[in-house]
Amino acid sequence: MPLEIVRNDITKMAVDAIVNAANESLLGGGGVDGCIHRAAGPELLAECRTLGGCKTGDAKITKAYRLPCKYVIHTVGPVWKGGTSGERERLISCYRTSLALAKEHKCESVAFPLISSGVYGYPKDRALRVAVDTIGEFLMENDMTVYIVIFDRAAYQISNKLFANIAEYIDDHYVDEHADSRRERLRRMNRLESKASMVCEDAIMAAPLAMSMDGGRLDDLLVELDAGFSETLLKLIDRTGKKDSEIYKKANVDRKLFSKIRNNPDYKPSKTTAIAFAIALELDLEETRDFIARAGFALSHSSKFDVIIEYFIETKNYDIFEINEALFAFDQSLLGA
Ligand code: AR6
Repeated sequence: MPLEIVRNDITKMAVDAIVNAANESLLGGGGVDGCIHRAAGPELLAECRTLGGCKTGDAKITKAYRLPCKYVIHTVGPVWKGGTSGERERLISCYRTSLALAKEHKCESVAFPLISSGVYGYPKDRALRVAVDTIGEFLMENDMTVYIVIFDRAAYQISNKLFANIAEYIDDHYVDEHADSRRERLRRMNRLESKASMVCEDAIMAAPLAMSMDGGRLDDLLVELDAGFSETLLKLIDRTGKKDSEIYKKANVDRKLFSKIRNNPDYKPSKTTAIAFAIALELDLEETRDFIARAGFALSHSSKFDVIIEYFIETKNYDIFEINEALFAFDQSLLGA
């Protein structure tokens, strides 16, 4: 998965580079900076002394010494002063310059803490948005696996409004085994009624379909119905007129996995990958159901994950990174592969 949000201590991440939220002196401090220096050992500070500091928004790279990664990229986030002193631009610059350095050093995987969101006071939901957007933008042009590492639950916040909207949607639509709200019973009754009327309509529809069997149209129909996930995906990408790479990147899927899917007509994706492509293709709810059914999956109101996906599709928000932020906030699996 090119962009992943994980809960961990960044010093434990076995990636090519971890990013440190440092200060302009680069001589260590508290927070994640303190953790990184403690885990790396005194040689890290010795190398940092040779760097001559670092400007806010900029980044410098060192070796990682006793850490399980190869490099530490030290960046200096802005101190939050209310949001009108260019904080956002400088935070964006931290992510961009760190990613550029990682690329220059041929890193294939990089882990970021939520820069500026601790001692420097940047509001956590906004800091997360900047991280997700800036990394997401970079990944549209580059192949790399990037982790946003969340240290503790309290450090992670999506915007209150989004959280409240999703929570309300879940409340309205999620049916757990024990709750059988009146609203849900009514909804199920309506569904049964509309099914009953569909049976009548089906009977009417059956006549022309039967006739078409002689004309050979049914074969075509069956081919369409039998088209597997891989074939359907490729057709749907063609329908958008976009490049394959644009779609798999929007799906938070890496190139290797996409070529596996493309080259194997019987490929069976995981549910999170299947839905990731539905999102990248901007399918509506009905199309999504049909599409993921080709990989053997369904959306149900007894799964919180499914209800959250439904919320985003219904509100036509197809930003996979924002969806993943929300899924993470609700402790669900993330989209992509
Ligand atoms: N792994 C991952 N994330 C962590 C860890 C960890 N081990 N420890 C803390 N965080 P902060 P800043 C999270 O304060 O706001 C230092 O003194 C933490 O929960 O480390 O950019 C520097 O020397 C928070 O979400 O960095 C500077 O003076 C995020 O890391 C100043 O703090 C960033 O919090 C920089 O402040």
